[in-house]
Amino acid sequence: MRGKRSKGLRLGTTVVALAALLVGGTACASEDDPASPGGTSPGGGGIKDGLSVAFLPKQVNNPYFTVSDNGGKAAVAEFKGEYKEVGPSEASASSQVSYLNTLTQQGSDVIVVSANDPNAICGAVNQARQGGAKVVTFDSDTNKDCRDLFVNQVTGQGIAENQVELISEAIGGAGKIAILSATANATNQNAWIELMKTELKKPEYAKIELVTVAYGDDKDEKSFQETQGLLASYPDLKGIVSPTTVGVAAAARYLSGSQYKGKVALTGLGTPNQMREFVKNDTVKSFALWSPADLGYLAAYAGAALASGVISGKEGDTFTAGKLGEYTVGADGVVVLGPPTVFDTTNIDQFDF
Ligand code: RAM
Repeated sequence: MRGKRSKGLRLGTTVVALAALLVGGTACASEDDPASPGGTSPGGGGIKDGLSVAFLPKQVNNPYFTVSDNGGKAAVAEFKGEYKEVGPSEASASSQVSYLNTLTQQGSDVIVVSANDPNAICGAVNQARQGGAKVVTFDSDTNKDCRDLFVNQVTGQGIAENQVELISEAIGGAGKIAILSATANATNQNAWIELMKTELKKPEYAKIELVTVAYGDDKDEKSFQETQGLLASYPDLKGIVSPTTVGVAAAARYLSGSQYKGKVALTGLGTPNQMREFVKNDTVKSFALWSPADLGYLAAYAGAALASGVISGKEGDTFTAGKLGEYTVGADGVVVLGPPTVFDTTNIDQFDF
């Protein structure tokens, strides 16, 4: 079964790659290295010292963003900048505007934001940019015209292929499925849902029927209730795909304590620490995610490379993201971190985030 999993990194590859990166990172970003005379940090690929970098997640009380933003914090420490994290507790469309306005007034050099809506923050982002800030979206993009770069975790196509393959495996290739998403405005979720619908049109998925998309708003309780509602409305549902760390954990908790445990399959994008219990008690066979810490780390370096004039953000620009190595800006100002990892009983204990 795992032989089919071409879309996700295998454990062995992940560990070897991580080990290699860690060794490289220690060598080039040592705390003891003196700053270079030109005011740039060692190992930072020409990044200026002292940049103020603010992380603005979709919501601050989501473990996924705690991990991603801490990855950003580690990068900022390496290039000797000043880090802060601010943000709303709800992932609603315009909840980030007031935070952006404050960061603009404070004169932030770099703002790294996961957008709750493709357009609602554009006015505030443009003001920040007019005030001199470089704005990098990560995790969830805005409209491409209102930011400098988007650091994408995985291509949308890569996520769609991975999620559809995992649910197909979990339900034996046939039956009704539903998607439990986050908020209805989230750019990343909506892009993935559209691509999953296209993926499901492939002949190998002809026996799978997507019956509905529900929205848990990245709130634990609402996601739990939506799961309950899905099973009440579709008694013959075979599986749920929840491409949100909040949604998949809440759905797993519901299934795990219900008559549907082991009968209705669940997969999605989750953090190993939130999902471990449900993989071990057979509620969930497998799920996927990228490294949120690496995503935040890469986004911080991308913003700093822009603010230091190392790159302008045009296609083909290259920059060094500390221990992760060199990245190239692709079409539409997108930088892609890499493929997701699939977690199941065989590897979940080797991850701690
Ligand atoms: C939630 C958020 C985030 C998404 C992850 C997988 O934490 O919706 O945007 O990327 O799940």
